[in-house]
Amino acid sequence: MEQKNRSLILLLLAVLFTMSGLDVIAQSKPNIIILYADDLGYGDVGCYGASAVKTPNIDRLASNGVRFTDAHCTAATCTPSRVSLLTGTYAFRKKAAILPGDAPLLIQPGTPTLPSMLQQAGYATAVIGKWHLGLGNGIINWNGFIAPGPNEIGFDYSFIIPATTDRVPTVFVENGKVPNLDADDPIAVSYAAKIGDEPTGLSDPQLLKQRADTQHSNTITNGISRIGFMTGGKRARWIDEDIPLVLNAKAKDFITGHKNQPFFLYYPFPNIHVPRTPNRKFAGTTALGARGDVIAEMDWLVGEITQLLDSLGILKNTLIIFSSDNGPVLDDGYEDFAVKLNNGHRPAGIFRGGKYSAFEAGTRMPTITYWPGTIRPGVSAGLCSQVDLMASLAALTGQKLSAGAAPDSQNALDVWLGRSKQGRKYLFEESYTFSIRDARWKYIAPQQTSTPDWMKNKKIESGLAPVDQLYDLQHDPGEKYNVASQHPEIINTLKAELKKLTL
Ligand code: NG6
Ligand code: CA
Repeated sequence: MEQKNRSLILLLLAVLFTMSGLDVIAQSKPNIIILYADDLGYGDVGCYGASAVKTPNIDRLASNGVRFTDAHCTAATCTPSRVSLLTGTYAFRKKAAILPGDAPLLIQPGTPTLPSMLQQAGYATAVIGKWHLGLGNGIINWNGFIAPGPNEIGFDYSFIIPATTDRVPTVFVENGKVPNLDADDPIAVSYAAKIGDEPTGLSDPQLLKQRADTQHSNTITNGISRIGFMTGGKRARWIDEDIPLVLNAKAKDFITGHKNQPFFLYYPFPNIHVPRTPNRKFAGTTALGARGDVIAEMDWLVGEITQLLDSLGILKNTLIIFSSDNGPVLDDGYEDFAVKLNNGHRPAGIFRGGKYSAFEAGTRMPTITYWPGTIRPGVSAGLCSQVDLMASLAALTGQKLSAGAAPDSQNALDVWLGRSKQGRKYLFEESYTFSIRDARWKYIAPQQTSTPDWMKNKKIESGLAPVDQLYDLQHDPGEKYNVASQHPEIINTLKAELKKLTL
C-alpha cells in the first residue's frame, strides 16, 4: 500500500513537472502573428480616433493590449518598410524602392530574416497576403516554378499577391506556383511595353468599374486597369472583391493546421491599398465610400483571426502585432471618391503628411500588441520602430542573432510587450529624404529636389525642402513651425546621429 502511494506521488510529481515544463515552453514560444495593413493611417481606426468607420475588432485588441502612440514603420512607402520589418535592416542599405510586379527578389536567400530566425526557433512559418518584395532572379516565368521567393528566405508556406493589387500579374502565387493556371493560356507580363491585344484602361475605358490615372491604365482584370501589361492566365486571375475571403480561408487553414506547434504567420493585408474594392458584405457600410469600407473589411479579417484563435483555445498563447506599412493616402491613382467622401475624417489623426511624406504621418503607425494573459493592457508613448521586431522577437524566442544579422534591429522586447515605456533614444525615418527623431524633436534633412508634380496634383505633402527642418513635436505635433534657426545645437546632435546611421 505504502509502495503504491509513493508511486502515485512520484507519478503526480512527474506529471506536474512535465506540465510546468510545457508551460515554460508555451511562454517562450508563443505563436506570433503580424497583421500588417497597407497604407492605413494613424487616424484610420476607432481606437486612434476615427468615428466615420467602426473597427470593433481592432479596438478590442487595443483595449486588451498595448496601444502605441509613437510607433513607426521604417519608411513612408511599402517595399522599404517591408524589407526592414523582415530583415531588421534599413531600406536604404538594400536600395529598396517601390517595386514593379516583375522585379527580382530584394532579399537574397541566405540573408537572416525574421521568418528564418523563427524557423530556427522551431516555428512553422507562413506569409499569406501582399508580398511586394520581388520574386525570382530577373526574368520570371510565371508559368513555371517561381523562385527564389518567400519560401527561399524563411517561409515554409506562402500564398501571396506578388506585388500589390494595382500591379500585374493579377494572380496569386502559392509556394512558387500560380494556382489554377491553364497550360493552354500561359501568362506573360511586361512593364516596359504593351504586349498582346488585351484591353487597357486607355483603349477601353467603358470596361472599367473605377477610372484611373495614366500609370494605372494598363491591362484590365475584373474591370480594373493596372500598372503593367499582362496576357493570359485568365482562369487564374483573382476577383478583387473576393481576395479578403480567399486570404482569410488560407490564414485559417494555416492556423488550424498548426495549432499544436508554435507558428509564425505574417499576414500582410491588401487592405487598404488601391484599388479599393470592398466585398459586397462591406460595400456601402461606411460613410467614407470604398476607402472606409475596406477598413471595415480589414477589421472583420482581424476579428476572424482572433475568434479562430479563441475557438482553438490558443488565443492566450499567441502574440498578435497589428500595424501598417506607411501612412495614409486618399488619391493614389483610382477614382474611388475617397477625397470627395472623406467628410472631415482625419486619416493621419493630428499628424501632418501621409504616404510618401517625410512628415510624421508617413511612418507613425497605428500599432497594437496583444497577448492576453501576458501583456498588461495600456497605452505606450515609447518611441518604437518596426525594424526592432526581429531582434525583439529573437529575444522572446531565445534565439541569438548571428553576426551581421539584422544590423539595425535593437532588442526592444520590453517595450513591445508593454513592460517598459522607455522607447528608442533615436528613431530613423525614410521617405524621399531622411529624418531622425528623438522623443521630442524631429529633424528632416534638406533635399534639393522639391515636391514632384504628381504629389502636388494629388495634394500629397512631401515634407521635402531645400533647408534644414526641425519640429518640436511636444508642442507642435502637426509640424507647422520649422524652428531650425532657433536650435542649432539640437540640429547638430540629430545630424550627427543621422550621419552615424547613414555613413
Ligand atoms: C506608386 C503608385 C501608387 C502605389 C504606390 C505603391 C503611381 C502614380 N503611383 O508608384 O498607386 O501603387 O506606387 O504603394 O503609379 S505601396 O504602398 O506599395 O508603396
Ligand atoms: Ca503601402
